[in-house]
Amino acid sequence: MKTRITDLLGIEYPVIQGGMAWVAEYHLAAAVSEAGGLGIIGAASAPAEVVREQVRRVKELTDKPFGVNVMLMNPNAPEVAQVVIEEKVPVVTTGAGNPGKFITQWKEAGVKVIPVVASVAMAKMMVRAGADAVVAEGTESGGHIGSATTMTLVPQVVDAVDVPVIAAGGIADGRGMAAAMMLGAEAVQMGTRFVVAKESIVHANYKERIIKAKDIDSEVTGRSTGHPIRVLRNQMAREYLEMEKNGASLEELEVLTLGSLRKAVMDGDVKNGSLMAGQIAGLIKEEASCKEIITEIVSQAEKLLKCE
Ligand code: TUI
Repeated sequence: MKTRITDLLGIEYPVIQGGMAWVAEYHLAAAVSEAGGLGIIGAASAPAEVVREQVRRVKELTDKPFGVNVMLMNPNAPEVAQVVIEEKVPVVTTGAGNPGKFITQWKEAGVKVIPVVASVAMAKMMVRAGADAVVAEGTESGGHIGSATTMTLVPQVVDAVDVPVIAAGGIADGRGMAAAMMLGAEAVQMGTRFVVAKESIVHANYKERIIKAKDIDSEVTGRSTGHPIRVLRNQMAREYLEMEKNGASLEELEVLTLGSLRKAVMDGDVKNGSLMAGQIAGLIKEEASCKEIITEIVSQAEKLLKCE
């Protein structure tokens, strides 16, 4: 399946792995790239030197293209942006903000720039600033989200910009991928599906919560603070929503979220940890290797799109 995205990035399949905080580290990124997709290291709130080390590890494991996701709410984002250039990272995706001030320096260094957007206005702004493609991410996604659904956002972004669009949010199998391509997307980005990859270092307890999740098991915290985050329901989510109702400050709430994501990913604390996951968690029934995930989704989507 060749599209402008496979050409732009030099990858075999139009499948990109989300740059998930704590989850998207070098083992996962290298496995996705080796399997023919685009693996991504999620810089999240890591110091720039930790990101540099992660990049070097990926390069040891694969010669194929990979990317780094720069989370723009991270105060270290300018240093991470510089590491991307110094380490000659081929592709950068961005999340949770406007990467405008970094785009020129990345482009001059030959880095392909793909901002994640949650609205048509942001997509147009990013393309004017020089983006090579955009990820249109619907509210079905896990983690930090916008409000438009993938079904409504993707075709509107496709109509509004000339660059290729990657669909994200609610996609975990070939049916979702085929649907996204029918909406005009030229690749898909998946997060939750790759949390449950064999190569993902996420604690077994967290993976099990995703595998056991039902369709309506996620909840959105932080709507009142303007930083909505989709997580699977647990004690932590209930406490957060309670604190939010009682008017806790944005800082208090954000410390709670990021610290507790680490607890879930590394310690397997599924009670007090933040279990970021998308609404498609209910569809994911088993762990599989990145290669199995990618080849299966692409072959299923190809069959459906041929409409024989
Ligand atoms: O970035 C994400 N998803 C994330 S980041 C993350 S780490 C985190 N943890 C706690 C608090 C905050 C972040 C977990 N999940 N997805 C990409 C994405 N970007 N979704 C929505 C947006 C977005 C939102 C607003 C992009 C641009 C934007 O623009 C606002 C502005 O600055 O104008």
